[in-house]
Amino acid sequence: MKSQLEELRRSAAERIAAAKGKSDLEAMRVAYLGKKGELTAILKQMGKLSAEERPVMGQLANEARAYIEQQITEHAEIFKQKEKEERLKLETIDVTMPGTLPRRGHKHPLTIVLDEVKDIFIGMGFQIASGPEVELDYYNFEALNIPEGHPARDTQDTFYITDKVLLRTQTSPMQIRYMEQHKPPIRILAPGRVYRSDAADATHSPLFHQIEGLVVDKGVTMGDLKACLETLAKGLFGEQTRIRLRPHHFPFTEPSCEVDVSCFRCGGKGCSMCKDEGWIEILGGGMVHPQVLRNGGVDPDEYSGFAFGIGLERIAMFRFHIDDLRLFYENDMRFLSQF
Ligand code: 2NM
Repeated sequence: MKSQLEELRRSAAERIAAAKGKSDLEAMRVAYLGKKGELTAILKQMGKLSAEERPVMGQLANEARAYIEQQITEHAEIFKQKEKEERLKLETIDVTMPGTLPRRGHKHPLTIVLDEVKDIFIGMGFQIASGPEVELDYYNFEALNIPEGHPARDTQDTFYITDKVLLRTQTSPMQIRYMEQHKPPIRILAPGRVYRSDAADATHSPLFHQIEGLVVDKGVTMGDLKACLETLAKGLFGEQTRIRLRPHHFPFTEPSCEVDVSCFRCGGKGCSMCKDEGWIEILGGGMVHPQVLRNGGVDPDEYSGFAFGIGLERIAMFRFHIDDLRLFYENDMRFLSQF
């Protein structure tokens, strides 16, 4: 029995040393020390031993068990260490490797100019207002003093959805909606998409963007409009910029004007940009027609107001020297990535 135990220790040590992984070790624990294992089999023969031999063999058997257990534990530790080393090797990061830069998005040129215009007006205490693009005929035309038969109502220009519903052709319907819901003083900027049934070319698009402004308070004058638009022009085109107002006609303002800025290319001397005029037209405006104020629920005997409208595309084309409006909508990265 003693030699059996010695042989067991030897063969166990050998096989444990040759184990290839943790599962091998576990199999050996079962094979040697388990209920049906080899050591247990040997111990079952203890009954045949004499009373003197039994404790000696018991001692040897315990030592064999302890020895095998220790061998298994030692090797398990080695495997654990190896696993850890391999994991660390896999997780190694070379911080000196060049990174892969994520491609950064950027603003669309129209958004760049829109944000600039918004910032300028927010600086003067304006709120930004927005409303529906699918609009009632009433707000788009009727309330804005555009009577039936007016050229702006011609179906050539307007996308009608039903008799009474259309795609807004300007953002001013928003201004009526705002007046209906807010008492003066009112200072709002209404930017947004507008629609006209035009064929697309270098200067026309069936969808474009307008920014309209409205100020209503006691004692508001044309002088306030002029100062406001001068602030816009200087903010957009530089401090040296001057503006001039020319008489014009809009159904919703009286008096009305068109506004030119001194040419930001030649400073007013005349060049190809301003077609030798020295001035470039950028927007229209005027004093809100008393009937339009009334339509918005504002008493024209108590309050007066000015309003103006800017074409966003037109401004962006000047700012970035773009000669074809369609470039804004084609999503050609060769164009967009220049901004
Ligand atoms: C323009 C020119 C002149 C305008 C008028 C209004 C409203 F609703 F207050 F009457 N909003 N915008 C206006 C006036 C727009 O665009 C060239």
